[in-house]
Amino acid sequence: MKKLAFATLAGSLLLGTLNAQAADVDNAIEHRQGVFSAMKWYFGPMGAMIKGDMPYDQAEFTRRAEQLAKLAPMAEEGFVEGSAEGTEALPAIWEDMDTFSGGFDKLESTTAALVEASMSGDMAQIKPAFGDVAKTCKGCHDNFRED
Ligand code: ASC
Repeated sequence: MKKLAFATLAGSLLLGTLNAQAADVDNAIEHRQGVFSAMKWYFGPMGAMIKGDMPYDQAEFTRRAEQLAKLAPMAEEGFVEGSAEGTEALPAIWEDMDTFSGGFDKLESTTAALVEASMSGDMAQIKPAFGDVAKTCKGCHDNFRED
């Protein structure tokens, strides 16, 4: 009887640990998806301004670029081990973390460059800097996101 009680206790402790781990994974997924969603919020209208679908406003464009640059380093930590399932994240992320992480470095540098370019108010500088950010997003999606 004592043995059974012990096994039950051990079992429920293990379950408790597993549940806590599952909650950690869920929180990590929620975190990174929230960051990507915020990035889209700032990035989308910038594209519309460049395309002329929305009036270009230098201050507003710059504000959006700055918010994007702040968000750039935030998503990566949400890619915790075992958090691919049920998401579009491909296992390749965890098989090649160096390349994946390099993508986030590039996201930081291209968004910082976009902030600089946006301050010039010069479309000849803004357009290519915006393109570099978009290419960085796409580069990672091509390799590491299910489509
Ligand atoms: C977005 C969005 C993406 C990127 C990507 C850029 O607004 O939702 O996934 O930009 O399309 O290439």
